[in-house]
Amino acid sequence: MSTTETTTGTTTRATQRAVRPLHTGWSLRSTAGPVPPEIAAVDVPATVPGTVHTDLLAAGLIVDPYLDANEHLLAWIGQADWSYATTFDWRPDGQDRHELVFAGLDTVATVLLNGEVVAETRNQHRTYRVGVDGRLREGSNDLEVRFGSPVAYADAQSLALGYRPHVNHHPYNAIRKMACSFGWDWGLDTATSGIWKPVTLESWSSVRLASVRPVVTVDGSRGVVDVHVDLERAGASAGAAAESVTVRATVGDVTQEARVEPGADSVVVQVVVDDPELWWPRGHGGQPLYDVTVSVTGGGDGDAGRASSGGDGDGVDGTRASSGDGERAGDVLDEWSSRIGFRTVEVRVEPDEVGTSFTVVMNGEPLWIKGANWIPDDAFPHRIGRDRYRDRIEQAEFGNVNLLRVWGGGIFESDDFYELCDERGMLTWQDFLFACAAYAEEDPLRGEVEAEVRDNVTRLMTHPSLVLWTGNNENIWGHDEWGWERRLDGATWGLGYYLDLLPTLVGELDPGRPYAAGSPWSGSLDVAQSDPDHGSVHLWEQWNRKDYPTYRDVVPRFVAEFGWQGPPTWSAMTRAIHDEPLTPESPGMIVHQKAMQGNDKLTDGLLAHYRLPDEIEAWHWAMQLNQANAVQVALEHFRSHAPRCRGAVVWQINDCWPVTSWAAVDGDGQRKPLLYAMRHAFADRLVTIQPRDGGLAVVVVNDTEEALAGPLTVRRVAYDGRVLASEQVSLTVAARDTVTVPVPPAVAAFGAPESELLVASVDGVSRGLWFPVEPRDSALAAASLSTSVTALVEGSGYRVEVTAGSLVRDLALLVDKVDPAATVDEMLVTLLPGEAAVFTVASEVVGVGKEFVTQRVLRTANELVG
Ligand code: BMA
Repeated sequence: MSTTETTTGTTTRATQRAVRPLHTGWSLRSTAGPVPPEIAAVDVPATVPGTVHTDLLAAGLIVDPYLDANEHLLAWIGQADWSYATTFDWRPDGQDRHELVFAGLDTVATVLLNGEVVAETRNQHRTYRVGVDGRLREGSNDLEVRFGSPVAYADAQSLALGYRPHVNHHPYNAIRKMACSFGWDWGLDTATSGIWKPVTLESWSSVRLASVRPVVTVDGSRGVVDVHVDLERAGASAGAAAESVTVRATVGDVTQEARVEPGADSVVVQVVVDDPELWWPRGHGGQPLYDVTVSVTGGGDGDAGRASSGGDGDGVDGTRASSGDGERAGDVLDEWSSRIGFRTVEVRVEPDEVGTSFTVVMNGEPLWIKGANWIPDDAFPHRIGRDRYRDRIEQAEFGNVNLLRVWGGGIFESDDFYELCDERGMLTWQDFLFACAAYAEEDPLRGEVEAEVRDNVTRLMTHPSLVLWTGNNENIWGHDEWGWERRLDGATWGLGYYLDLLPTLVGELDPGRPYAAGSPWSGSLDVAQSDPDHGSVHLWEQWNRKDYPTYRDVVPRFVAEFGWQGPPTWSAMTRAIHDEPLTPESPGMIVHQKAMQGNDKLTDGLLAHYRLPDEIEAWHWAMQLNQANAVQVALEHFRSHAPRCRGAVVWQINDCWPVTSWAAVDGDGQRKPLLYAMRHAFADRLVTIQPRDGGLAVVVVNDTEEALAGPLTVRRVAYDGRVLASEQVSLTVAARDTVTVPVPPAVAAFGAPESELLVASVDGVSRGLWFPVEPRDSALAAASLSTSVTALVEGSGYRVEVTAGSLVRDLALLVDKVDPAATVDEMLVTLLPGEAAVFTVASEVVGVGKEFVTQRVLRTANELVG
């Protein structure tokens, strides 16, 4: 027997333990609730892992919830009860124990085996191991999982636990289920049910590795791995006549082992790797990963040479090498493997001359975090596979992002996500799953929280990319500043989780990994969570009310969230919404705009900068451009204040369906202009012009290992291209340093602000620009462009050259309008008269070159002025 099965947590090669997936033969039917009669009567083929919605969709029984105004038509699904059923064959295999293992049930589930209830579960975020000894039948077995309506359950629980404030329209805080499953200000309300992760039947004897936690430290030139192993014993191993077993841990090529005597069920094996290669985030070094293997063998001497998996079963009828009379020395009874990295990490939240720092330090090196917030990449998360994660992480890399924060209203992502982040040097930060709400601290919620945290901290603590756990998203801030206190009327609201339970569990299971009580986190309950001098902040007033130049009014220490809305790509928007006419307020568009007063904020946020177009494609471009401009202004400002400011995490990298939102990559996985703005503002080397001390200054940021030296030229240029003033200074910016150079007054003395700009350049770095007036108040004329397009090697794409006859701002090719699968390497380019830009379009569609330079594809800011 040598079943290979990937389970949550790690890759588990079953040896003595047999792991059998139960993913076939499932069907689904409704059992209660407001189900349309034509669906109520039907047995629907079901996919496991999966969800009710996607099964009904695959069967052609419902419309696609992502399209038009369909969301509302499907609200009944979350109000209904459902039953999944399958059968599987089983023959007695001589093993001591048999367990059904559900890696994830969403959410209000009752599990029946051969008609008998074997488990009741209420938590989407846990793994359930259900003992079924004596309940399996020789031959055919019936397995059923009944799901109760999550809407009804959450409603009932919110009364039972006591009302507590939350955002949006369902009490998601009364159930341990992905909060955004009930809708969010970018998410549709699905209220899913289903077996959303793998389900297996596991059979084992004697001893099982119940949990393995390699705690990694770097001590001078030694990499120390304390492998904490918990065992579960069964059969003879649990009895009086049991023999000892041997736990063997290998890291790289170093192996250590320990004997575990009968009666004991845990051990720590220390493995020391001399001079380990250090793991670094991208932009700072490489990502060496070390294989870790842990095995448990029968007998005390543990001679690996004699290890055998014993038997040649098919994974169903696993044969045991050892029988009930104790373990034979050397039999591998269970094995676990994963990968680790050696690095140290701290998040320094400490008093300093300004207030309280928020600095991520890896291997002793303070980092500047170029982050993006991550939400579930699909409203039906079982659909997110490794390739999807890889695409999205590559897009984050394209945006020069070095950290993804997994937001607390979503899920603990699958192992694929964190493994890819480990491989690519993408740092991660994981919120515990509490968002924008107060949470009861009493049972049953408390017990569920503890169990889910134990499961997921144990699963994720191997990952070197993971640098921070946080207690919640916005709940301490919400409690203190959003008027919750009165509504709570003395009820618990979650503080005990954030200050006590969660840090205690992290300390126990994953010691050494930083923990912050919340996001934002000022470092103390005595300091406002919104105080920009202290710790991390979420900056939302600019989007909500104040407009984006006011980002420059605050110099935060760390921004864990801020962002600006824009519509998805045109092709995603028009794939999902078929309104006639299509307008910002047409029926489908309104369903795909979830933010409170979202369209008003889009309009208010645009009008200070551009004119509001009266045609939908121009509106779409204007809002996408304004989104990109807003975030770029903010990021350049934050970076210019390094090291006082130590990072910015853009809200948000991705979407879970096609929707107008803060995302840089839309729900169809396509890059929005914002991603290019992030790429520019997060470049390793940045030249930016910023207001300083009543004047202007060029700030040069060098986030590389090498010093940057060379002349810095600052010019005042008229829109017609004439250089009106120019100065050159010599510049040296040390590695990982920032230098601020005041713009000489003569250069900054604008004669006609509406038709002049400043240009700051350093060889080899993108230039910094400063326009003293907003585009709509400027003399920016219609763009004069000449273009040429050449097809690249057959089927690979096009080279598009654009030459400007006048000042052209923020030139973009919205290539998805020609080919939804096309990408372009650059966007948001500003050209002075006479300058040219070359764009490379990747597209497999042949013969469409000319379409990339039509007016609806080739866009500029100029067209939004005047
Ligand atoms: C913050 C986030 C999310 C939300 C975003 C945009 O509150 O934590 O809850 O989607 O702002 O409003």
